Amino acid sequence: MKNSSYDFKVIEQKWQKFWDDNKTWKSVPVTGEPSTDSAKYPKGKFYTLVEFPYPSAQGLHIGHPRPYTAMDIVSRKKRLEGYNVMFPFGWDAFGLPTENYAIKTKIHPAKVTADNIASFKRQAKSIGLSVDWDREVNTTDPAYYKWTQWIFLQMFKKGLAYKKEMAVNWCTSCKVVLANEEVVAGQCERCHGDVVRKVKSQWMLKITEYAQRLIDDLETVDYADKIKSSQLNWIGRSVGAEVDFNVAGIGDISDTLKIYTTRADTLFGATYMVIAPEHPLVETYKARIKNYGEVAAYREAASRKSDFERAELAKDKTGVRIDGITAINPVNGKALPIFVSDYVLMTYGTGAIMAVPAHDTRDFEFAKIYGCDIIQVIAPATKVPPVGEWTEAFTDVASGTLVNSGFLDGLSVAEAKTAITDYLVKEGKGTAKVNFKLRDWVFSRQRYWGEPIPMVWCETCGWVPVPEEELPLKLPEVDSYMPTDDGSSPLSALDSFINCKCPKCGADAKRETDTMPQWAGSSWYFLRYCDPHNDRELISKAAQDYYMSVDWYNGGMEHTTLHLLYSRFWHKFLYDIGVVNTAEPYKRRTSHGMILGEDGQKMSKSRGNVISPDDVIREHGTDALRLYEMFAGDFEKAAKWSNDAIRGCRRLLERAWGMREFLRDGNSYSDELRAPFHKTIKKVSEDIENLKFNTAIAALMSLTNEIYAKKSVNNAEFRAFLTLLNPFAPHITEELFFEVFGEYAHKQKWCVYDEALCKDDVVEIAVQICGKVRGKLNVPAAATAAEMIALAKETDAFKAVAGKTIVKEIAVPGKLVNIVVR
Ligand code: ANZ
Ligand code: ZN
Ligand code: ZN
Repeated sequence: MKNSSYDFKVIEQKWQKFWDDNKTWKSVPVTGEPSTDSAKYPKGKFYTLVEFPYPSAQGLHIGHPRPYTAMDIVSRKKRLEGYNVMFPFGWDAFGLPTENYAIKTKIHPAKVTADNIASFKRQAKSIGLSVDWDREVNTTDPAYYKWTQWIFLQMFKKGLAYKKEMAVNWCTSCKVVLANEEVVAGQCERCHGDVVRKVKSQWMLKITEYAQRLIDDLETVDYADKIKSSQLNWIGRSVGAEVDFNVAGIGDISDTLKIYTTRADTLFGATYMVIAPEHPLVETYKARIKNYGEVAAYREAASRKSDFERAELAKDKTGVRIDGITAINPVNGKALPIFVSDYVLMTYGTGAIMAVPAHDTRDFEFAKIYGCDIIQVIAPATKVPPVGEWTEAFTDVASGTLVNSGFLDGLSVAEAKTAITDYLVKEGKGTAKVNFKLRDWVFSRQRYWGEPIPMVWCETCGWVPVPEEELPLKLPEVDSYMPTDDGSSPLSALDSFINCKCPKCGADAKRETDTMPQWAGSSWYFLRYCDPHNDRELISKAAQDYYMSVDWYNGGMEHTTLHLLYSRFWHKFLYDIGVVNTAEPYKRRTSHGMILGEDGQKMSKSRGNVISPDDVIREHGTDALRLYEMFAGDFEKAAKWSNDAIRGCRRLLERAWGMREFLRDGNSYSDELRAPFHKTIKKVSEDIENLKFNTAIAALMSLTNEIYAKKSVNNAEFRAFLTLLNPFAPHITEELFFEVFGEYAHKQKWCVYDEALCKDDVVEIAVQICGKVRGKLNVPAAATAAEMIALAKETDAFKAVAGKTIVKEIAVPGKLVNIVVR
């Protein structure tokens, strides 16, 4: 054994089998009685979570191992520190790619999914993850989606799920309704097909009811800043006012036009009004609008565009002035023209605005095209040309004071906002108002491979929930997975599924044929891991009390808006109905960067730069792959794959293997290596907590260099070295530990360090008072005389004489400080 070479193939297979056979990573208990562990695990539990993958037919790509290895390193370190670690894994397996594959091949999606899971699982195991596979969940398993459906029913019962006719985003190629967030640049996020507007009746979830709490509770969690801000931006809270403008025209009109503004201070600068194409005002005054035909044609054209096309793609602003009615500015009685334009959206605020071209960019562009007045009401601190010569709106709110604004003149923007709002409230013309960008969640999909929405339509009773005892409502077998041409789910072609009795009155009724979006199953999976086999409840109280919240959740930046928001929303709902007792699911959330191809581009088949983890493992071994994935660069940033650099990681392993050549006796660190060990332990311990895996590995590499330079390592040092390396390279360290010491690396204790020994080049000096040694002191070797004296004055030796007069201060670098007092 001693002279054998590093045969990673044999070692890695051996230990993976050992861990599997012994269920080494089992976190106990699965269900109930956590109290029994408190003796064994005085530090309690630690729940590490990775985003469970979608088991695609392509298998694991080289990007997957990065977050998995990272959380595996954390899990392994926490175990060595004495925690009862739960590190589970599972499959987010409903979704379109599998369904599209089934349509093509006519193989049942369940079969496709099972095959894909099998190969994904083999690959995930080949990375040596310390996962408790007894907790595996699969969102397409009826025993799992029973509870996804159950949560939906609870939401329905609480009035949070409702059906609504609405214009939705329709992918012309997937033939499916997309959520706003699945539309990127006017195209389908998945297939890049064109997205058009279509009116459909959809199940909606009232996430907007939780908007404020989703903001407030971010205070209570530890999320990376960029993750917090992506949540905040998506929710998009804005503070402003609603203002009522009277509508005027021929004959008597008693209506008001309500607008939303965040800049009520600019009310004197409003020169026209804009309503969204869908705004009801047009129909109300149909008879009085002289150019109704023109207005109607514009509305018709707008209705075919998505919000995105209107807001982002349109190059020039378009609109039609409504001839026949005007709006009266409540603050000065001026009559303002009203336009219909698609730059105002019906889905935000009140669907109507007051336009202030001098100070709003969009209004400025529009006013230039349509020749509207521009009135300046904010004066910048520096002198500017007359407003007629402006090439853009003045939008700075931090500087500038109000002008041309009657009683607001001279105030700052902030002061004017308060003053005008108070005025409007007093006059009964407006109110303060908070708005959110967040919309309710479109929850229906007209596809096959998703959780059936467990609702029944009865002509008499309306929408009736499927009784809970009948859950799971299973997906029936169908002949074709193709959505129907009118865009209904393939389930709608299946009479045996649709026709049923109303659970309430017993009359003939019809089932909902829509299914849930892929986001559903991933909105609560972390709960199921705590108690995966429970068939009576979604999660037991005991398991929930013990394991929740998730201590550390790492996932992709692309999931820090929606998945994070949706799962926080569901969790808060479950909290409200008493299923869980934490208001937030995840204590800490971090994110990782992608692994790019050697050419620095995103890996893709078409670029031919794809690297397969299977190939790398075959050539260099799992431990080398793991090390390299973590060494490739800052974990939070994208990193380029490099076939050369992986050799450097492999070399570290070979040198670890070779260290036994100069292994000696010794139960404590040798004098030469004491400081390097303490420093490395500190560095590796802290770096793992801070996601700095690359510098942790670099520290282990330099420690290896020092050991090789001395050509000596004793037992105590080798044990510590292997323990530190174990989370990163678990196979080789198990092998060496077992062969050399007859113990398991995974059963060791994480190494401790002495802070004092970690200081860079510290020297011990004597502290003398009047020439007599009164104490010792550690100072940096490079400290100046003044620094040494200052540090000496902090010691107890000096404090004992602190009241006396200092006669003389002497500092001898590296030796002593002498303070003479009288
Ligand atoms: C007058 C004004 C003057 C505005 C000014 C801005 C600057 P946020 O911050 O995103 O909430 N707005 C209101 N409802 C709208 C709608 N349905 N579609 C398009 N735009 C709408 O933006 C609020 C501002 O966006 C509002 O404040 C309104 O323009 C516009 F110097 O009112 B503002
Ligand atoms: Zn598509
Ligand atoms: Zn009924």
